[in-house]
Amino acid sequence: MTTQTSFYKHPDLPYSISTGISEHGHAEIEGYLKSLRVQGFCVIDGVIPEDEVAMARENVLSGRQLLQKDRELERRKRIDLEHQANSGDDQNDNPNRLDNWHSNPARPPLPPHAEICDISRCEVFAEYLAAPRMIEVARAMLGPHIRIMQTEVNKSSRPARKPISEDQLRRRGWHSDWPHDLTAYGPNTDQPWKHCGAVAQPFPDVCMALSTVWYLGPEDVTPFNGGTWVVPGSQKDPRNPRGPDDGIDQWSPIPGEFQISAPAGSVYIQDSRVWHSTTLNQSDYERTGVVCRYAPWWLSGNEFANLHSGGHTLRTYVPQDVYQKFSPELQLLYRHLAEGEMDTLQPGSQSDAVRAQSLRHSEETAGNSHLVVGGMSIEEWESRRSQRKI
Ligand SMILES: O=C(O)CCC(=O)C(=O)O
Ligand SMILES: [Fe+2]
Repeated sequence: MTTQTSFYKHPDLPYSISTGISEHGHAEIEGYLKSLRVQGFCVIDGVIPEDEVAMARENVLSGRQLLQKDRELERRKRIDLEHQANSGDDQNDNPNRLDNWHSNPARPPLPPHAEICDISRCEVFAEYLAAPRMIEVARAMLGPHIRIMQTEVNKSSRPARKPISEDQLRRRGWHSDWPHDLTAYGPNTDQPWKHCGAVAQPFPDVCMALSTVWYLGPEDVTPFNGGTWVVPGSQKDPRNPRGPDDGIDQWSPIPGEFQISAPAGSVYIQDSRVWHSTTLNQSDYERTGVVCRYAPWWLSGNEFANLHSGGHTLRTYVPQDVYQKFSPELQLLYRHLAEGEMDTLQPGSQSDAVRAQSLRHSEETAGNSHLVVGGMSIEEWESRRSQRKI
């Protein structure tokens, strides 16, 4: 251990205090949903079983290397294409290439202008993204048809190279995530394409996306080695740390802030609106991390989602041969990005639509004299619906 100034004199903190959420079955899922709705976040422990975490981590680490090679090949192809189009000119491949798209505005772009999606070379890890508890929680929050809009396999918190000062430990980087990241990942007037979209303030009181941080070890996550900072309940506040008129210092601690602890293999899930921040890692080990953002079908994803912090493209794609090897559940999450695939509405949305259609064609009418408009809470509606579905 390097000598460092630390608020935490005991780096072997227990990784987790009990959340009070019961394990297994309906009660467990209800616990996560309640936490997401009230606090804005939850942690699902052990989505990757303890004895499989190392394999998933190795897969992500080697996948990162493969992706670098893929991207270099894509880059060369783009340069070749530009050479063909403008023979003789000096060609390069900086992101300004996208400035010229107004002359050929086909969107979304195809490879090699689209970049390979990070998930394409991390196929062992990828399967956990469709773990039953993850899908159940995401569908309950966002609706039956969910998709993964952003995949960033390079979200590790790395050990500091130099001793960390108290000032550094006090520094935060509060933000909410796409589509509620008000910086929209960096637009400017010279490069108008460089804008991934941001919901206007005040944010509607709707959960539009779930950000997930996958903690892949090797150590359990604690405040000492990169446990994500979060402000519970902040999804309901009309202000935002990056709100230009909100007077919040995005770099300073916020009363009520809280740091996540969780065993390796767990997933931190939050409503994209929740204020959160990365944390310095005071340990000697990389806190290997992957970030994925789940969103419903209606969120504009293929045009305004993929300019994530890892990439410089308006679209990513999953090669067909990779997609074919995905499990059916994982395919549903990435079909919108798969080469040559059409994304149709998923079975849950289809069956609800069939039920709605059957009402439209029904000859029976019961009348509406029982109806008091505005007289039912969402909780009552949900409880009645679950009784009718049994
Ligand atoms: O790595 C973390 O703990 C948080 C990452 C994060 O906030 C992000 O990728 O948007
Ligand atoms: Fe974030």
